[in-house]
Amino acid sequence: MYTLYFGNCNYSSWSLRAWLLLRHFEIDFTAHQVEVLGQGPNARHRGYSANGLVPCLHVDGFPIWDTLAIAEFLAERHAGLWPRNELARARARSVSCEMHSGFTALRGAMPMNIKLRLNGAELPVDVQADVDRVAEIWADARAEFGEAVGGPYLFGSFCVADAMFAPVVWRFNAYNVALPPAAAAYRDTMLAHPGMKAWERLALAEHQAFAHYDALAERFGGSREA
Ligand SMILES: N[C@@H](CCC(=O)N[C@@H](CS)C(=O)NCC(=O)O)C(=O)O
Repeated sequence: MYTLYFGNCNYSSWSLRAWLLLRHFEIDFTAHQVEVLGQGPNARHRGYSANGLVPCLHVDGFPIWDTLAIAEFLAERHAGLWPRNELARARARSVSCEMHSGFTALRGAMPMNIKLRLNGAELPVDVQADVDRVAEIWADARAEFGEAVGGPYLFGSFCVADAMFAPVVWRFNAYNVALPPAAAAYRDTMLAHPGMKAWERLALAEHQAFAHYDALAERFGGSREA
C-alpha cells in the first residue's frame, strides 16, 4: 500500500516527478497533498518525511524520501521505469542524476510555476548555459536512443529520465525559453503527456501564490497567468 506525500502542484517540482511516475506506470497509491513554502527543509513535513522535504513515499507506513530513492524503489518493484537496454539504462541514470544534482542556476532563476506564461527575456550567462546543457541532453538522448527504438520520449518509452526533466519542461513553457528544434519537439511531446496535463489541471485549480517566485518572474516579461 503506497501513500505519496507531495506538495503544491503549481510549485513543487520534485513532487511532480514522483507523482508522474506513479500515475504513468499505473501504480496504485493514495495521494496525500501537503502545503509547501518553497524555502527549503520545513519542520512541518517532519512527521511524514525525515528530511522535512516532499515528495515522500510511504510503503505500508515505511517512509522513502528523495525523488531518486523513490524512483529506484519503484523500479525494483514495477516493470518499465528504466530502459531495458543496459547502455540506454546507464545513460538514463546519468542524465537523471545530472538533473538531480545540477542546474542550480536554472532552478534558482526560474522556479517551476505552471500558471505563468511570460514573454521571455535574454537569460543570464549561467542560466543560458544550463538551458543549453538540458537541450543537448534531450537532443542526444533522442538521437542516440529514443529515435533508434521508436517512441517520442528521451529513451523511446516514458521512463524515470522523462519524469526527472518534467519540471524543466514546465519552466521552459512558463518562462518562454527559446529552444533548438529537437529540444522544442521533446518539450511539446512532454506537454501533451496525459500525466502532465492532469498535473497542470490540478495546478491551475490551486490558489496559493509564492510572492518570492513571482518577483523572479518579472524579469521574463510580466506575470501573465495561464
Ligand atoms: N532532493 C529532494 C528535494 C525535495 C525538495 O526540495 N522538496 C521541496 C518541494 S519541491 C520541499 O519539500 N520543500 C519544503 C517546503 O517548501 O515546505 C528530492 O529529490 O526529493
